[in-house]
Parts: sequence; structure tokens; C-alpha cells
Amino acid sequence: MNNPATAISPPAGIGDHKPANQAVLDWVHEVELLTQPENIFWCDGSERENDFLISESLKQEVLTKLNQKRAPRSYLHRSNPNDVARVEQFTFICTPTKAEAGPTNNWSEPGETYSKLDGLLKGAMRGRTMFVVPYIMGPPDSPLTKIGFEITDSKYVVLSMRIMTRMGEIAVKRLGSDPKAEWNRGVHSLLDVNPERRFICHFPQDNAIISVGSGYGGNVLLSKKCLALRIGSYLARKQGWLAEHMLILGVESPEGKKHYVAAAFPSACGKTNFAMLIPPKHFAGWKVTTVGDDIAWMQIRDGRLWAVNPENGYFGVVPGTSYKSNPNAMKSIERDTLYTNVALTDDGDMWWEGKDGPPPKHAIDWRGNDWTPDSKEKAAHPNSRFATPMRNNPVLDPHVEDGDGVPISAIIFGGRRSDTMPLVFQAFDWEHGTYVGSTMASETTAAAAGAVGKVRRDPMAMLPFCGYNIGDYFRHWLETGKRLTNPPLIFHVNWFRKSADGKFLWPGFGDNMRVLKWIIDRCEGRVGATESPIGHIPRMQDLDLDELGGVTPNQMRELLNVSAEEWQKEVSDHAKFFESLGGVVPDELEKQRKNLAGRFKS
Ligand code: GTP
Ligand code: SPV
Ligand code: MN
Repeated sequence: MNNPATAISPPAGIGDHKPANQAVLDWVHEVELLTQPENIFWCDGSERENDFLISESLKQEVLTKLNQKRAPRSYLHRSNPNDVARVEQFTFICTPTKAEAGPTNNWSEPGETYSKLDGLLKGAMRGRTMFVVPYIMGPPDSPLTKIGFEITDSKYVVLSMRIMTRMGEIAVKRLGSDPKAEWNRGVHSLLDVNPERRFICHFPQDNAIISVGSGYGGNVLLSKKCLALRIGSYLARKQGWLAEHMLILGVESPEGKKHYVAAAFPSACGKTNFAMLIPPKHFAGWKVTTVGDDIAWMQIRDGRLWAVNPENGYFGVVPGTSYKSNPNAMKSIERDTLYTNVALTDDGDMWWEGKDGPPPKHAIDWRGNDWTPDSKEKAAHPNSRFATPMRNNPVLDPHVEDGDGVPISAIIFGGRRSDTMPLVFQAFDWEHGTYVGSTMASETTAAAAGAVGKVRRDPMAMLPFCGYNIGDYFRHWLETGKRLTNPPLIFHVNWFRKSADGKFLWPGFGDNMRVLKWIIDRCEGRVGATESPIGHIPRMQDLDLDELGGVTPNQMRELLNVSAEEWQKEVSDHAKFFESLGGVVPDELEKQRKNLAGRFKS
């Protein structure tokens, strides 16, 4: 088994870029005394540093070089097979009181948790190099942008952070020498990559994160789910903005009119794909561009919501990605990409389930074992991922670096629902939309350890990512609505409804443009809908379905159908969910629920 933690000794000029800020130096020294690394590597984010870390990682077999003709500057990493996804049961919000973390988070007392983690971290980096990774989240000139430092003993983390964040000198410069400046302290150690010693702990009051025992994605790239969402959402409420698990896309009509929309779908439910959508031929002249594929930070200006993408790269689901389903993602990952847990072909290329073309006759699977098309095991892990710089995206939105962000015309919620949820509906207003978001549900996926395919409530796709009491989070949404004079319209979509024989009714991917077009037309006030108990639903004639192959009018009716029977069960599930939250749900949302139930009775 490769060990991403083995020490390295860099030549002069690499790894010695110490920042001037005394608060950072003191903190690093403290962690050094505790973890006792062999040496400290101060990252500057330079090309030279990256080349050095890649060559060391190849030597130590932390990375495998891919066929450089097919995938220039791209590498494969295999994680420990016990460590392939986020671990929600070992993720903690450590606030002084349990009530601050609320009913949906695992809580643990900060003092005790620090002691427990100190015990685990004691001497944990002996024989290892301790990397100090400075980074910023957000465009360099945005008022929302945050500084973070991540200490880690994993080269894989350093290489990933350089793709996923604006890393190195840019953060050191921005921080400057003020010892009182605000920045996030993140400590990560692989320890012995043992699930029994795996904890992802957040200390919102201290703007601090400690993650131990994992080497995988959302558990260890502390910028992402830990800072940009859990700590981010906590700061957002305090400071009056929103940190959300949302993609941000631009959509431009043939006349040149542009709208931006943000969409919250749970993990592995289609954000990256939607953010890079290529409209079908029939929509000639329409163009979709990507601002972000996973996280949106949104602030109020002139009564509108404006969004920035805090990230610098995409950490995307690999299986199912193909030139057919998502050509822009395929073009993005043709080079400069760090793959985790995909299969390796005999000619140094990659393979995964759902890639274009026939499977290879032989490959090495994600665990490092021989694989053939007859194997029972999957070649790539269902949660295998790519990390690729957003600059590689052929449809990157030109305003991605704008510090003020892009104005949001519509917010879309959605999940994986085999039944009940129609293809699309529009909420009546912001408060109803907040209710729709707060009660959304989705079938679980491989993005988190645990059962797959189980319907669970996942408010605003933030269940695993809200860093404080979910009742206060709902209240923050309601308060935000009151401050918006020009609020985005709110919608709900479901690409995943199935027929009685278990097949997806909707072709999805590029054809989701048909739904997006209706949403934009609603924003422009130029298309009709019918009023149903759950919201405004397009009639068949309100959707542009020309040249949509493979969907019969009957299937279309099924896709748009609101079944009173299914919805009675749905509304009673909403009630059970709210009840399970133990009295934190705002009255406005309880009232929305009663009104919804009432609309089905009358
Ligand atoms: P995270 O990175 O975990 O937050 O996931 P995500 O929300 O970005 O999901 P992503 O776009 O990576 O899609 C996850 C899986 O859903 C992939 O296997 C896709 O192929 C599949 N998928 C995405 N969009 C559609 C769609 O419109 N229809 C269907 N049937 N599948 C889709
Ligand atoms: C998700 O699970 O929502 C992801 C992948 O985006 S991870 O970064 O691992 O959280
Ligand atoms: Mn995500």
C-alpha cells in the first residue's frame, strides 16, 4: 500500500516559503510540537513546487503516471479501500452547547474533543513531512473571500488543494502580517487511516477544523465541505450572507439575454453535469456557462442575490461521465487531472463504468486488482473522482473571477426521486420556496459512506453540510427573503423519476435545457403554467419538447403528474421530518406545511 505521508526532503528554494504572519507561525509551531514531524514544508503554490511534489509522489507510488499522450500531466491515486467517501457519522460540529449544532448534526463538546484529538495527533507526524498549505476561497477581489491554512501530512492533499483552491503565495500576501487577521485553521493528519480513528471536527467559534484518519476528498480537502460549507454557513448567518451546496450557471439566449441560476442537488445528484450542460441541437444559439459546480456563496446587493464560486477546481464524480453525457467535463479532464479510484488500463489510460466505447479486455481496478469485463466487482469505485482546474472547462463563465459575483434569477432545488416529484415545479414565493427546500429529499448515493438508494430528507442539499442548528438555518433563509426586493424565483426539479418498470422517464443531461428554458421563461414572465397544490407546473405546451426523442406523450404526462395519493404520503413525511427536528422549525414553515396539506384536501 502506498503511503502518502512518507517524509520528503526538498532541495533549497522549495518548501521554505515561510509566511511573515506571527499568528500563523505560532500556530504551526504548536502543531509541530504536538505532531513531531520530521520536517516542515511551507507551500507557495508554484509550478516548481508542484513538479517536485509530483515526482516525489511518483517515486513513493502515491501517484501512478497516466499515459501522457492521452492524459497530459494527469495522475491516478488509489485511496485506502476503507476510505472512499465522506463519513457523515464521524463528522462533528463542536459548539459550546448541543443546541447550537442542532438536531441534524453530530455534536461533541469542544474542550473534550480538542483533548481527544490532541491525544490522536500526539507524535502522529513522526517520520513524515508536515505541509503548510495557504489558500483563499473566493475570487481574489471579492468581499466574501476567506483565507485558510491547512496543515497536512498527505502529499495527495497538497496536490489536490493546488487544483481546488487558489493556493500559496496569493493567500500569504492577502493575509499580510496582521496577527489579528481572520483566517481558518485546518489541521489534517492521515494517522493510520483507520476508520476507528477517523473524525472530521469543526469548531465554528474558533474558525478551526481538525480532520484525522482519512485521506479522501470531502474529509480532508478542508477548504471544501469543511470551510466553504460547514464553517462558511456558520459565518454566513452571522454576517448576513448564504453559503450553499449549489452549482452556479449562466444561460444566454440567442438574443444575447443572460440569466444566472443556482441549483442545490445533494451529492452525486447532477450539479456538475447541469453546470456544464450542452443544449440539444434544437436550442441553437442558447449557451450555458459554468460559474461553479458545487458551492455558492451569495450576498445581497441592490435587493438581489449575487453569487460567487469560492473554489478554483472541480472535484467531480467520474462514473457516468462520457462524451455523450457531459462532453465539457470530458474535455476538462483530458489533462492536468488528478484521478482517484478509477481503473487503469494496460496502456496507461483510465477506465470507468459509463465511459464511452467498449470496456478494456483487461485493467487494474480501483483497489489495484486485475479486472476483466467478466469481473463481478466494479472497475472504478462508484464514488471515484476527478480533481481538475476550472480553467480547463471550455464553457467557463467569463465572470467567474468577478468579486461582486453574478446576479441570481432563479434558485433550483432537486433530488433523486423515483416517484412523487414531477420533472419541475415553481414555488409560489420565497417563503413557499424555503419550505420546498427545507423538505426536499433524495435517494442516498455513494458520495457518503452508508446505504445507497434510501430516500432521506436533505434540506437545501445541506443536511451533511450545515454547520449550525438547522432551525436557525431555515430562519436565516426566511430572513434573507425579507431583505430581497428582487428575489430569485424558486423551483424544484427531478431528473430521476422512474416508470413502473424501473427506467428513468426523462433523458436528462443536455435535455435538461428544456426545463431550464421554462425556468428562464418564467423569470422573464413569458410562459404559462398551471397552478397545482404543490406550485406552478408547466403544461405540456409550455415546455419546448420539439425533437425530444424517446419520450412518449404518456411518459411526459407521468413526468408532470402530481398524484394526490403519493403527495398525501409525501406531506405526512414532511410532518414526520419536522417533528423529528424537535421543535426548531420556524412557524412560517409549519404554516406552509398545513397549507400544503389543506390544498390536497380541498
Ligand atoms: P457531488 O460532486 O457529489 O456534489 O455530485 P454532483 O451533484 O455534482 O453530481 P454529478 O453531476 O457528478 O452527477 C452524479 C451522477 O448522476 C453521475 O453518475 C451522472 O452521470 C448522473 N447524472 C447527472 N445528471 C443526470 C441526469 O440529468 N439524468 C440522469 N439519469 N443521471 C444524471
Ligand atoms: C459531495 O459529496 O457533495 C462532494 C464530494 O462534492 S466531497 O468533496 O467528497 O464532499
Ligand atoms: Mn458536492
